[in-house]
Amino acid sequence: MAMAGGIMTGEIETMTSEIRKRAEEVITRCRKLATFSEDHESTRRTFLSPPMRDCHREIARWMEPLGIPVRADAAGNLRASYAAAQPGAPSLLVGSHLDTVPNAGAYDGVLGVALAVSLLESLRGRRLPFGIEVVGFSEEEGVRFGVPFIGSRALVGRLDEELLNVQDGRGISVRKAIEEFGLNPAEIPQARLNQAGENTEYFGYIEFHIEQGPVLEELGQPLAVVESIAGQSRLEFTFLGRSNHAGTTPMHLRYDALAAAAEWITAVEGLARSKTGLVATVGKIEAKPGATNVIAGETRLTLDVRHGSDEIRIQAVKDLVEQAQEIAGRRGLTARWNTLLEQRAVAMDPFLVAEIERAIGKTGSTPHRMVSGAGHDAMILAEKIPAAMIFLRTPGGISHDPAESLAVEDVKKAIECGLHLLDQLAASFTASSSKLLRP
Ligand code: HGY
Ligand code: MN
Ligand code: MN
Repeated sequence: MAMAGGIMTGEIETMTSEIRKRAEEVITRCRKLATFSEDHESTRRTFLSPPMRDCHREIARWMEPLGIPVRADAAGNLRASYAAAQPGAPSLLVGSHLDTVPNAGAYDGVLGVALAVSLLESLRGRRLPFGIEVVGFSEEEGVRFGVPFIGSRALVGRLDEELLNVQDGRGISVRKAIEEFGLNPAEIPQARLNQAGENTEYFGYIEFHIEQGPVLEELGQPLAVVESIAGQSRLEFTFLGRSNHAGTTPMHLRYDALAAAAEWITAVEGLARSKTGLVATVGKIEAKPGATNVIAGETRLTLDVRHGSDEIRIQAVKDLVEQAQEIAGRRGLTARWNTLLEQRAVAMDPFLVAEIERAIGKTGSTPHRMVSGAGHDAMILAEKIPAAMIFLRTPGGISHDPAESLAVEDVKKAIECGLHLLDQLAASFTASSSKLLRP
C-alpha cells in the first residue's frame, strides 16, 4: 500500500525499467529543447527570445497528460503546479533555468526542468502532503542583459526598477522585452513567493543540475549534493587610449588599448593561479575600431571572479581593479569599470542537504558534498526559502559547449534520488506548518 501521502518506498526499487525509460526520455527532451535556438547551427536561447516561447509550448505538451496547466509569470518564468493531497497545503518548487549561453550544450538548466516533470510522471497520479510546482526560469546566465538571475530575482522580489531599465545591445530594456513577450511588468510583484495573503506558500526549492566540472567523474559517482554555491563578481572594464595609424606610429608614441588589455588579462590569470580556489575569467573583449591597420583606441572587457570565500573574492576584485589602473596609468591610458553583479556565496539548506544525502545513499551511490563553482538560481531562491541542489556527473567535465553530455544511468539515479527525496519529505512534512519538520 502507498505510504500515507508518500510513494511506497519499496516501490521505487521495483520501478527500475520504468525509471530507465523515463531517464532516456529526459535526455531526448533536453535535446529537443536544445533545437529551440536564436542561431541555426548552435544553441543560444536568451531572455524571452522567440525560441523561449517554443520551449514553454514543448514543456506544456509534456505536462498535458498530467492535467497540469502551464503559465508564464510576469518575469517570463514557466510555472506549473501539481496539486497536493489536500487543498491549501504548501508547495515545493522544483526546477532550473531555460535560457542558455551561446553555443550551449543541451543540459545546462533544462535538465532540472525535465527531471522535475519526470518526477511528477513517476508519481503516477499519487498526491503528496505538499504540492510540487515546476519552475523554468527565464534568465539565469545573464547573456542578453549582462545581468544574470532575472527570472529567479522576480520570485524573491528583487526584479526592481533598476534591473527593469537595463538595456541589451539593441537598446531594448528588460521591461520592453517582457512586454514584447506579451507579459505585463506591472504584474511582476505577483511572481513573488510567499507574499502575505497569497494562496500558495512555498517551503523549499530543489534544483537538479549538471555539475559542469570534473569532480564526480574523478570520484566515479553519479550524484552529489551541493553544500554551498561560490560567490561571484561580474564587471565590465574599458581601457581608453588613442587610435592611430598602425604603420606610421612609432611604438614609443602609442596609447594602445588592446596591448594594455592584453597585459591586464595576463595579470588576471596570474592572480587567479596564485590563490587556491580562485577563478577569474575575461570571457569577452571588444576592440575599437577593430581594424587590422589601426591601433585600438578603446577596449571593452568582461571580468568574472569567483571563490567560495566572499572575502578572498572581493579582495581579488580590488587587486585587479588596482592592476588595471596601474597598467593604464603607466601606458598613458585611462581604465574605467562598472560592476554588473556582486553575488555573495550562499550555503544550501542543511536540512535539505541531509535529506538529499540520505536519498542519494538509497540509490546505491556514495553521497558526496561539494561546493558549486557555477552560479545557480538556488542561490537566489535561498534568500527567501530553504534551497538545495543535486548535481549529476558531467562526462569530461565539459559544459557551456555543445560537447556537454550526460549518462542515462546517471539520470536514472537522479530520478530515483528525487523519488526517495519526495518520499522522505512526505514522511517528515506536517500540513499544519509550512516549514519541514526539523530534527
Ligand atoms: O556562469 C555560471 O555560473 C552559470 O553557468 N550561470
Ligand atoms: Mn550555465
Ligand atoms: Mn546552469
